[in-house]
Amino acid sequence: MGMLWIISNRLPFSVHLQKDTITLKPSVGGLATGLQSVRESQPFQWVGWPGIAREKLSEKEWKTLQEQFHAKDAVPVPLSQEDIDLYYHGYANETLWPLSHYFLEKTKQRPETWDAYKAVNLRFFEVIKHHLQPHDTVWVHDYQLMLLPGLLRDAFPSLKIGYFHHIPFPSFELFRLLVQQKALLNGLLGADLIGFHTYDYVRHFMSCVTRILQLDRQLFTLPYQQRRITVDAFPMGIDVSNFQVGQNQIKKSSYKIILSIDRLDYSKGIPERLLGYESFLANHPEFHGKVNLKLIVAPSREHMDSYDQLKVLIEQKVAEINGKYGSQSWMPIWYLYQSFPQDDLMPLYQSADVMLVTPLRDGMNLVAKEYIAARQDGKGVLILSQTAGASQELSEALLVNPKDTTAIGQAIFDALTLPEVERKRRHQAMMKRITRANVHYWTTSFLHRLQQHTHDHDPFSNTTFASPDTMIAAWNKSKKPLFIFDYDGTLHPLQPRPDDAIPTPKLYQMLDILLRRYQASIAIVSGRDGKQLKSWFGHLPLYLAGNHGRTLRFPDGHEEKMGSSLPWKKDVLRILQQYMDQMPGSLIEEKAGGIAFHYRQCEPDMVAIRKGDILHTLETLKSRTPMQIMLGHKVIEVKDPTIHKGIAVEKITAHSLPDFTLVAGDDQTDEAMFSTLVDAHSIHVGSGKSYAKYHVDNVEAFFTLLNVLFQKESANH
Ligand code: GDG
Repeated sequence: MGMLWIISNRLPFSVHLQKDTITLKPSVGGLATGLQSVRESQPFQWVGWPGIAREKLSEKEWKTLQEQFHAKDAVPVPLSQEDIDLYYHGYANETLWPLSHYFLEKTKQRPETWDAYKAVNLRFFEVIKHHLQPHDTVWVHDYQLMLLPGLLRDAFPSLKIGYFHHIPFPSFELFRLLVQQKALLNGLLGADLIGFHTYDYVRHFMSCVTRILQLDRQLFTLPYQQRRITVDAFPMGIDVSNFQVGQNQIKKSSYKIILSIDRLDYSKGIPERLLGYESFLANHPEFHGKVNLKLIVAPSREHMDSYDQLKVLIEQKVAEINGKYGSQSWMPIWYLYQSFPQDDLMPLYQSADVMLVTPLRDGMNLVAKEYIAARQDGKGVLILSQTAGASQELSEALLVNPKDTTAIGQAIFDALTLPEVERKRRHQAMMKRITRANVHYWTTSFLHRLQQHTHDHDPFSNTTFASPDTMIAAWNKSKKPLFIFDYDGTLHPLQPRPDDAIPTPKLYQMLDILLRRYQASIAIVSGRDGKQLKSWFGHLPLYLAGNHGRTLRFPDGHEEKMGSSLPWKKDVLRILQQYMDQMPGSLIEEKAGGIAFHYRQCEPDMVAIRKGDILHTLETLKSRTPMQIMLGHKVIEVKDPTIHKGIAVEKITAHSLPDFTLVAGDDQTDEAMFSTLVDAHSIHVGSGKSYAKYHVDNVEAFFTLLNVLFQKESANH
């Protein structure tokens, strides 16, 4: 394996500029700690912004900085103050951050910040591309760089790309409000492996790609542009051993300590937490003079309006509570607006009887896990918000709705009065979990999954990847080739409405090459109506099998009809009509040989519920009258059971007597062709199990394959 590249908005170092000297100090973060455990087996380089605006450094200083970073296996990305203002404070923190934390009213969508976001993602790409080798591995981090996987994929098809999203992925209802929803999703889909903290975020992401990009998911896999992308939950852990030092130095306090530590952020629910504490004080005067809330707020994103306003609000509320409940000898809240190095958090964690972590939304929240690790005696109690990702692993905490201030007050009381045995029982269970799922486990399991990823393997397919090599010898020898194509999903990408799938100039050109250059016979065998096929291809000497072979037009123009009358048609139509009324987005296509019920445009969860019901109703009818029910791509077809594509291709091959047959299709209905033409070069377009021998991923890939065959000299030579 080649080099591993970690790419994040910030490099894990702070730059100190004093007169002529530049010094770099490592800043400890979860990711940097986790990576220590892989460094020996896997060398890596880190790419990111060094934390200082480019214009603050002369050309010479920038060069020195680059060299110093180079010595630490890091590559700095130059960003100007304007880049930072528009990309970081702008699109990342004024659009993506509030939306992802469900603060719609704070979400701004400004074209200039989006332009900067695109430009900076491109800048990261430009910096890294000079260092990359095709078989390297790249791990991109977080919402500031959602476009980067796509940029990397376009330039380096064989690169292994992982992406981890550290914040919540919002539900479809919110994500769909982003003007750039498609670009962001397509950007992420450049990755091979996309990780989130929880299954809820995986579910939200999957629901966005299935609805917005109309991709078909298979469990945790997405087939996309000839690749398969894995999406899964990797809950981030901490380095537990880092938090288990200095236990003996805890100063005993005469108060019961309630601790709260956050970055200044509206997502952290600090005002609500203060109201919760106030509710506790109001309801429990017996605790006055006996408790103390240590409220530590680390400065963050200063000079952004909403953050400045929040700071004022917190200060007012702290003053109000201290003024109302405090006395000359007791202050209910100690408030500190400053950040501490992580080592200094330790004694705070260790002396806290209650840890109050009540964010309104939080991707994970490592502070909650750090408290559990630090409070080794098991006597502390964690109060944790249900809407923090960490709550899914730390279910023994006292879980609260962070908006319910009365419940927060009650939980504080419960925590302070919880018997020691119960505190220890809960602590032990959580400790066990965070020790096992620590940050080293997180890093290695993500990287291991990424390394396992291969670019040409479809875990759901029993077919092999169709390469021209598999058929080139037979094709080169052939004098009478026959090409049999399904239409929708094979010669034309599937469209939301069947009427929109009009043949492209590229398709006509391909047919022309086959007919003229190679004098090939061509058959289009489709579920579409024969009339429709004739309107598109009637001017060409092709076999046109409509309605799965109910009608067959030969190249010389003569036609044959097969099949019987459809006694069930009226009943099926009536049933499907009822479902159509209940399923917005569905439509019924009436054909000579049957009825198709399309649901491509329907809400996927609704389809999951209704589909079984529709099939059951149709099956009941089928027990009384001969009909065939087939499942296609987002379509249920009811048709004459005596007609299928297998019969059509038998007729066609018997008529054209080919010495080389290539047959391609994407749908369930095409399986009859594959199983009938056992000696043909059969190609399944798409993913999943098939009777075909080979597969390609999509229509584009199928055309690429045909183009390689077209390198053969013309049949006239
Ligand atoms: C994101 C997501 C997700 C050090 N000094 C202070 C302080 N630290 C350390 C803590 C902890 C870390 O910073 C804060 O971790 P969080 O998990 O709370 O969140 P963020 O860094 O804001 O950001 C979050 C995380 O990524 C990891 O994926 O869990 O949901 O938003 O290690 O020891 N923290 C605070 N004040 C200090 O003075 N608050």
